[in-house]
Amino acid sequence: MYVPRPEHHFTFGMWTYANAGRDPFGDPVRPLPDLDFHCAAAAKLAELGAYGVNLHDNDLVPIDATAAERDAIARRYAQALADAGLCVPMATTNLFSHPVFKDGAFTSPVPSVRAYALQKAMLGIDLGVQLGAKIYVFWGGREGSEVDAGKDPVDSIKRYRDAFNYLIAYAKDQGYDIKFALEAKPNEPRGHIFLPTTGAMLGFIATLDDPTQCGVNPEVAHETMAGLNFPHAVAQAMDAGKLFHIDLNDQEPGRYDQDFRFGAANLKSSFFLVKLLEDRGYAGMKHFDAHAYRTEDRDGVWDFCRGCMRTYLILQEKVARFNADAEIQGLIADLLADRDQVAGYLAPYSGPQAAALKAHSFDIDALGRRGSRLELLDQLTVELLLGVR
Ligand code: GCO
Ligand code: MN
Ligand code: MN
Repeated sequence: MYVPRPEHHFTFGMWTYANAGRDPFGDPVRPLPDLDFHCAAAAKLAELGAYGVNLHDNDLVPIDATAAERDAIARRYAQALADAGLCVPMATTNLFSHPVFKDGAFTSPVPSVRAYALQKAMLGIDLGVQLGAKIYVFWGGREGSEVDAGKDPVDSIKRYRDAFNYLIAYAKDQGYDIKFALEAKPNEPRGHIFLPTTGAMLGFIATLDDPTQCGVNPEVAHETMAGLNFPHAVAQAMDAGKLFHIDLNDQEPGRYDQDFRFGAANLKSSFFLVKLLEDRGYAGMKHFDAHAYRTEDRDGVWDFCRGCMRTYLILQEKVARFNADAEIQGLIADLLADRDQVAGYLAPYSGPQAAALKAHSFDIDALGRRGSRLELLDQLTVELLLGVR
């Protein structure tokens, strides 16, 4: 039981298993990765049961590589993936590490930086497509500000929109079978990042020239940093038909971006997330965008990868138990029951029905006194998660 297999569609960012554990106060604690390591890691991830690896352009190809070097690296890595039986379902552009992006990429006030960002993104999309990616993620880590003195927020959002309209047109023009997924984050590395939540991204996507090409890539840690309920953000994306990808990890609220192993911090919220994804038939990749603790060596990193997938599968089994638990389902059915037979009033609007509803008399005091039994339902959920149910 709980053995990850390729059909579970678990994927890892190249930057996650290869994360060397550098932080703002400390040097790397694990070796910096090279191409040999990534080729060997593909075999290791396949052995652990993963489905694929996702990457930024510069996780694989140095930023100053020539076109010939880039093709040679991509060919060698594609062969290592094929030998391991893994694929690259998602790719993305690093628009945040190089100093050129210190005040943004697509939203930089400097026209040459914006043009360079478009060039880099087009080349990144080409590389992603070459490796087979069907989703292209955009996380605008530097698209924000510390002060608004030098960067008008309305102009910035217009520039952001222009960039996505341009890149969607580019991908179509090339005939690429790839869709975009925008990833929100409230802060870090910028003091304030534009479009800081998944909800903000969804509103922005509707303003693009062709919104059909663009969805979201919500991340557990990012909504949690903002103090928001992650399953609710995911639900809104699902409702809009925009959950194109997801970044799974964990995070304590009110902290720096921790990127913990999936389920490491908030088990109950992780459970309701898995429940949402499984009950609603999410068919996309389950991507872990997390890091091993800085205390770990490279063996500890494989424990971390195994742990992410295993916790997901354990929670998936808990979801099945929850859905099959007669007492739990009975409590939920009671909550939903139409005890006062008012369903007719809740049908889509019609004049006569609205007139009848306006004339209806409700016993709101009795309704207000009615208990919901959520204490019991929540306790049963906790007991189920603790393994005594
Ligand atoms: C972060 C982000 C990134 C992105 C990645 C892919 O907080 O650093 O989550 O890990 O997901 O750049 O776009
Ligand atoms: Mn993150
Ligand atoms: Mn992420």
